[in-house]
Amino acid sequence: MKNWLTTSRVSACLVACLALTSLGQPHSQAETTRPNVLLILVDDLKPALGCYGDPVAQTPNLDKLASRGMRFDMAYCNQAVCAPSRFTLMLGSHSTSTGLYGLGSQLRQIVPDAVTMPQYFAKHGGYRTESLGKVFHIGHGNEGDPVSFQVPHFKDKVIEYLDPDSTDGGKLTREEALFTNQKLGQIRSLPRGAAFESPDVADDQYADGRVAAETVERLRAAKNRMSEDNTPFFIAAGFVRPHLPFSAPKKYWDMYDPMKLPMPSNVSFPRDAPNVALKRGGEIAAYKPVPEDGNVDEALKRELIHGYYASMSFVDAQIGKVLSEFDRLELGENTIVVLWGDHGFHLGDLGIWTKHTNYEQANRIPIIISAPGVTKPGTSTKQLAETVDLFPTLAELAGLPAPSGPQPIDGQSLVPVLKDPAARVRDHAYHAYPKQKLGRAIRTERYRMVQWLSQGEDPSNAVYELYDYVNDPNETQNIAAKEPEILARLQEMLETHRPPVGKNQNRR
Ligand SMILES: [Ca+2]
Repeated sequence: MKNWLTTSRVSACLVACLALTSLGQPHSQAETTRPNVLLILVDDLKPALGCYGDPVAQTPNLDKLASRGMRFDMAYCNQAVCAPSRFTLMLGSHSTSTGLYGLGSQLRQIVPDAVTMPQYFAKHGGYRTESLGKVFHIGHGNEGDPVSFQVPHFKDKVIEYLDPDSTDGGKLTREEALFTNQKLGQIRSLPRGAAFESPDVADDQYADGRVAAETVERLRAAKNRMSEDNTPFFIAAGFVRPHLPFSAPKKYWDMYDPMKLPMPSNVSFPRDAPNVALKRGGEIAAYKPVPEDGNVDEALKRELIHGYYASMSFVDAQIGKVLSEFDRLELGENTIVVLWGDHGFHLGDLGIWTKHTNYEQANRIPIIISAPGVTKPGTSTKQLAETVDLFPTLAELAGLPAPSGPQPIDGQSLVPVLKDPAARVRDHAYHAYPKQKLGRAIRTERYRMVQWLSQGEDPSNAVYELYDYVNDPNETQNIAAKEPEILARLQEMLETHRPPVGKNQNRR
């Protein structure tokens, strides 16, 4: 439940405190003591990290970041695919509240007057806002949202190959075309690119290395600016691995013994799950040598999982370069750092690859927040959190009023949790995914319910999934029909949310 009164009181106190602390400093206004924000976005990053207890992941830099702040163990995205998930982050709005469901959904066509998080920080906090790498989704006809940031976006590749064998000798591949808005009407006529490559090259041969290097430069410039005129910064740095293809330098592949990688234990769909919820093939089959039907054999399965882990370690090392410079510049005392994965990732569990489902592996995400003076080092919480919560959380940490739209704000500030890992902000997380029907999910500590219903369809026709993660952590059995009382309780929670906007309802 939203508790606006408490939130506004805390914000008012923070602003007052900020004003007080700035009194002793010459040439400064209340705004000048606002904390900086370094928002690190990682594409398709599930919480398979060392700091989340993964037994084989080599992610020392993200582990170190976790040791400085708070790790959210039950954080969920709001829609398990790139573009909508990033909109939910930047708007604080569920995709079902705006209608921004698709990879090609254009923010300003659907919510023209939206005030995104960086716009809000610039307008109300005097922040200089910058973005690098994959922040808003670009591709599939989408151009992101250039007006969100004050300086031109530092754009780099998402789909990237160095080995000519990966691209049939240098041809434009399907996913490269999609992610660069080329030949959008003729995608199927293009060759598939490789699902992975491992050349022996330097980090900056790939986009994430270049984005890290540029972020280092931006941090240096921001530090200089702060010493000149006290301008706080909001820098969003987006990294693209471990999104497919798993293109990463050889040395990161060499960090893993393929035979020791965790393989999926359950590769079947949940028993009694409705067909609309299921997935085979899809994105993974857009890459060779994955068969077009997405049926991955054991050897290829292991190679794909190897690629995911290598890509994660590659990204971890690039983020390490940014954080190392961040420390050298002594920015930690007054900068909030957030790590966020845009959604989870199926690595063959349930027989599913990538995302685009309402299941646990596609929706659970890493969120780590280090907020000076608020979070304690090395803490974690099992409190539920959603992507949409980050906007109001960061606003409160910066002493700004709670965001009020004009887009519908669905997020709640997690500041009470940052101060006390046991503080209760939510009794469930909410996420959605549109397939042939719209699936809207309620995730509590123990259960997940998904309601599948078409737009305009009589609610009595809805089909349901219900999973009990205490008795069945791998989602092997849909128990919706067996547990009507639990289902009814979760249906009530679903009713507290705004009615979903239809897929084309908000198109202008
Ligand atoms: Ca993504």
